[in-house]
Amino acid sequence: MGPVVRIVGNGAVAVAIQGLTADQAAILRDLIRSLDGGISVAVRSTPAGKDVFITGGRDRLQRLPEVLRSNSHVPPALEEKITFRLENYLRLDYKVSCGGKVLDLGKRTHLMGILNVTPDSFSDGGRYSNADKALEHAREMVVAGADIIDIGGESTRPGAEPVPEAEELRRVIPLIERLAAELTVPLSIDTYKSSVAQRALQAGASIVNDISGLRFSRDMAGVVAAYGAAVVVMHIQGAPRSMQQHPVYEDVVSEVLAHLEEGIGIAVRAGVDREKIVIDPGIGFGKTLEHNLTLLNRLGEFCCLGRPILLGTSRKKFIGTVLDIPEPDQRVDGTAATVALGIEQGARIIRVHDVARMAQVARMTDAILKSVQST
Ligand code: HH2
Repeated sequence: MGPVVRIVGNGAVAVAIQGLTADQAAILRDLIRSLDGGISVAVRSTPAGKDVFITGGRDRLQRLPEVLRSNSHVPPALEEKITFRLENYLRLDYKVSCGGKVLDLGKRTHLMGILNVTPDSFSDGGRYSNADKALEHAREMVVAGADIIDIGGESTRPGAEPVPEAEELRRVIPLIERLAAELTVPLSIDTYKSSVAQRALQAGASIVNDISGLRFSRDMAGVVAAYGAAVVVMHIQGAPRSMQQHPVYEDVVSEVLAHLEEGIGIAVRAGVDREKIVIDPGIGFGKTLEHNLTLLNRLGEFCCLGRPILLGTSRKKFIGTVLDIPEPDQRVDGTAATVALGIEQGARIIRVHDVARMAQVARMTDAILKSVQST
């Protein structure tokens, strides 16, 4: 099977180079317009500067860095920035190793099955608090196609109160030990507490899924590095208890992008292998309906960071708002739409409750994307 690539119709790829100065954007725009067709360019103003959108066939975009290098009007710093972003966009081969296994994310979309051992999660709270039930559900998700099991002992739904560390440990550690002994898929610990992450890694988890993007616990990045774990760096504005009260952005995509870029920097400086970092725009974490829809509409722009994207939309409230469905477990079809479009825009891991249903959505979407690429 060939790799999945983000296609914008007819085999073209869309690339966004964000945060340029007006001069830089003008140089790039004029240069691209002077080329003999095959590439189109558009410039948009944001509070952080100018964003330049370049759309064209892969072959044409691959040759663009050379064109930039040979043009004396393009300053070296600009050429470097564009080349770095272009290479990231055109990158297909994401392999993330964790727990002795390799997740080949370039080959197909991977599924992260959600296992909440909490009494109060927004969708499945209380269902898997019993260890035997949790184990059974994890087994079912693996049979249904889960590539990773994500274990959470604290709900981070809007308004949730923090859970004391001892209680979170009591909920997750014995379960991780049992899962690690039985399952062959990598286990991820959904926590922002470095102490919980450390104990979970010792118990057999190999991925840390931190909704705070390594911000809430100062030594989280160090723990991830010390255990050679993979890490999901997610964007959040504020903290779960109050994040939905009044989320504000001047430009949600640029700000989430900058936050994730900074999070990657925190991880790398602490010694985390860049190839083990996954990024996540944090759908529903300090975002209005419009913010969530914009992030999904422009998800592909996050490909410029050169790290695989994880998308967590499963059964979330914004889907209920659009479809007028108050019950989270009735939002599966709405979730399917976000998963298909998310994959089309470059999501490589989807974090879901309904693994069997979303595995079909992912396989079908992958098949369509690959067929375009091989013609
Ligand atoms: N969403 C939730 C929890 N953890 N982690 C990542 N990386 N991305 C997400 O979008 C994400 C996440 C919230 O969903 P859920 O776990 O189903 O609910 P709760 O927080 O109420 O347990």
